[in-house]
Amino acid sequence: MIPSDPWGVRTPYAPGQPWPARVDRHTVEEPERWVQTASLLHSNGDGIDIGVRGNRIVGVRGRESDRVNRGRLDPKDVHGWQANASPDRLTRPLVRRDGKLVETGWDDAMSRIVRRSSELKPLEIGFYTSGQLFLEDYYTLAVIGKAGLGTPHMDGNTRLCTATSAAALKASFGTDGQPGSYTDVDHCDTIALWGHNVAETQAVLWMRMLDRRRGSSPPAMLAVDPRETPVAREADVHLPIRPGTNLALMNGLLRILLRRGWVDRSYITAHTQGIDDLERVVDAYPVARVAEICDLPPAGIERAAELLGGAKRLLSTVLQGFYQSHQATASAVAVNNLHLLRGMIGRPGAGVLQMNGQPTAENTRETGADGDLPGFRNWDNPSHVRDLAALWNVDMATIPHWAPPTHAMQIWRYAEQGSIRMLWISGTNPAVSLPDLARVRRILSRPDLFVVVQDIFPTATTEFADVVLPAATWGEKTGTFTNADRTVHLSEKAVEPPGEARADLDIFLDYAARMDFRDNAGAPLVTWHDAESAYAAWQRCSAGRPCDYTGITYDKLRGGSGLQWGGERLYTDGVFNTRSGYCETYGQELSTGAERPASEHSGDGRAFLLATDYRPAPEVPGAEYPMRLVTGRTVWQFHTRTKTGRVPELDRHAPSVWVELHESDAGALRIADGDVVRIESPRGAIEAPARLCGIRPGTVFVPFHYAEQAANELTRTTWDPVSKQPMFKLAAVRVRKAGS
Ligand SMILES: Nc1nc2c(c(=O)[nH]1)N[C@H]1C(S)=C(S)[C@@H](COP(=O)(O)OP(=O)(O)OC[C@H]3O[C@@H](n4cnc5c(=O)[nH]c(N)nc54)[C@H](O)[C@@H]3O)O[C@H]1N2
Ligand SMILES: Nc1nc2c(c(=O)[nH]1)N[C@H]1C(S)=C(S)[C@@H](COP(=O)(O)OP(=O)(O)OC[C@H]3O[C@@H](n4cnc5c(=O)[nH]c(N)nc54)[C@H](O)[C@@H]3O)O[C@H]1N2
Ligand SMILES: [Mo]
Repeated sequence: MIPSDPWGVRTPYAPGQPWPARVDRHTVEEPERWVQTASLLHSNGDGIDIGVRGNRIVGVRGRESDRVNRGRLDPKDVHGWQANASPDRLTRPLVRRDGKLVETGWDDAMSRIVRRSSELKPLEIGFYTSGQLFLEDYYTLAVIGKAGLGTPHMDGNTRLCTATSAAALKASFGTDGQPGSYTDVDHCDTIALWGHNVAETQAVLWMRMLDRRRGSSPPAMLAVDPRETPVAREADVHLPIRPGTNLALMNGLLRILLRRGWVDRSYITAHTQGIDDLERVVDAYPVARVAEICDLPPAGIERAAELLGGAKRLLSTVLQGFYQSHQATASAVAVNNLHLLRGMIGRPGAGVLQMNGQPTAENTRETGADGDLPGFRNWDNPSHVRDLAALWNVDMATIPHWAPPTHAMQIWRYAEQGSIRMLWISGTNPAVSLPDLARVRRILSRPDLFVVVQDIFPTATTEFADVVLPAATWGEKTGTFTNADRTVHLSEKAVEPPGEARADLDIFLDYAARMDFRDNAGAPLVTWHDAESAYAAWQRCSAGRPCDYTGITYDKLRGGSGLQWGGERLYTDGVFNTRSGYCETYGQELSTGAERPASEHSGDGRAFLLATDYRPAPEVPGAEYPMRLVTGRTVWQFHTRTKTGRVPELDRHAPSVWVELHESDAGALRIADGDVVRIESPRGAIEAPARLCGIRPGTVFVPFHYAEQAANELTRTTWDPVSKQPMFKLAAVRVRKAGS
């Protein structure tokens, strides 16, 4: 059962020791057998066994041998599986007839999609997928899009999630791919959490950090977050930063490190380029200026710099407080800079985790379902495109590479303008999760847009669909996925899906067969037929690239428990993936996102130190909308609640929306704890009961999980120029007591 404390009992340990095991288990009946998988409700990758009786899931237990969780489960791991058996699962395809969605057979549903695809040009077809399907699904979809249809219009909701992680890793190190490892928690002497509420969002990783904190020689901890999260309360130094000012803080911290000589000059010389520019940029950020921009006490900034500067083994984690905010890539890159300047990368305890959020976001990026070319290949490097053309035996010209891939925000814009006329949405619920929902609903209702939605439940998005495809999910299908520290897990099918629901892979394979995609020899383009053969195809595609899966077979994953690609840590030798022939990007200008041409690329195995100036956010409080809105998560709910909302053990802790306010603001607005308040932005309004708690004055927080009073009615359609990730944590709002 869930303890009232979601992190359970502590198992303290000392630096350099292995994290002790703690096996959590929750079963409602005695299982007849156990089937191996990992968690699909966050990016941590907790190893799990599913307990099965007959054709029913009856519980879960943590995998003791797993390198990620050593047996532990978080509340969503413990109870989330119950959603699979909800009575309202989609079990048959639906099509729109006379304005209404009605049940039909697979043949009818797929024929309609194929007919529409054949009527349209490739550039009129867009795909908006997920960070929650499996690697095999994404690779198949990527091949369909790039070599079958030849459309550049494919992206995942990973654009909303960890596009900045990818962009920051590419910018600094040459390619995507996490440098650090979770075992860095075991070795570090300092942990810095940059806009990451890990306690609620990767609860098992937090257990590991807490166990170090309760053991001997605990690591120091720094948290940067405008709210008093559980992380902020635990930290030795908490900087309650003004939202949208991360880059000013980072520039200021780097300046202190450089001025005090808390940097590793020999590492900088041997392994980086760009130090002169960086020093020039950050020199304009003395503490007093940063304190003013970020509204932080100067002493707090100094104290943070001392922690970072004194660390011998520094571990940083970065997530949505940086990625979904202003100047996202520049701020995330600044964390990479910090580690490069201090030579704190590629050795035990010294690591950067540019975190992922969704369980399989890493695979969306690796396989190219996010628009990139598979295997972290560079769209602007003809030899990378040629490799793929040879692998798939298609013309180079078929593979879109004349411009950067179309990012999700642009795909939605094209649909709004009418140039994309078919949008296939899989494993995501944009009618709740995209910014500015009034606009999203307008787009989805366009009569000239044919909308396909592939989901496991009826959602706010299926309401707009022309065709709804019922999918099988975790526990009902086989495949692999990779967590935030590059650990690959195999997830085996445990039970049959309900009704006629089909695995996402089978749906994509069926589409490819019906479209009759061929290679240059006239043979079928997609040669695989199930998860393991799809994986084998991906292994061939990944060979020789940073995310090389050739050594990680289903056989090795089966029975084992999680294998990392690239080894424990990347860049242990200080040689980065920046060489021109190998890198994934020739670079972008950090403040504008402008793509740099190959001719200007100077990558030679050294990492790039990149810096740019802080600029104010595109929307700041003013007379009409005087407060700042930030949005985010609670430990009990996952995203738009299609799963956790159906699990009473989770849902009852946070069944409906609320808004967090500082008591000084509440006092001024005559709002008492529990009063229903109205929150308005230039886009829309919602109502929610007030919770007076630890948050910066002038800032309000709304969890984005609730479709009925959705935070995204308020947020705005603006994105980071480099990663194109929307700014969910920046909107100006006004707040008053409802009905007043
Ligand atoms: N329980 C639960 N776990 C999840 C998920 C879930 O829905 N529920 N979703 C998963 C996914 S997909 C993701 S992406 C991750 C997200 O994981 P996190 O990034 O940890 O979660 P968020 O709550 O979105 O944002 C983190 C923090 O950013 C802070 N913040 C807001 N604005 C700023 C700012 O300007 N600067 C700084 N420094 N901080 C700011 C917020 O106060 C918030 O506490 O969680 C994953 N895990
Ligand atoms: N305001 C605000 N908005 C945000 C964020 C924020 O912090 N603030 N965070 C953003 C982030 S980081 C993320 S990741 C997104 C998440 O946003 P979404 O991806 O839209 O959220 P989910 O509820 O996870 O939607 C996943 C959908 O896939 C379905 N599904 C589950 N399993 C399967 C499967 O196996 N196959 C198929 N076909 N479907 C399946 C689920 O029922 C659900 O409808 O939200 C973003 N939006
Ligand atoms: Mo996410």
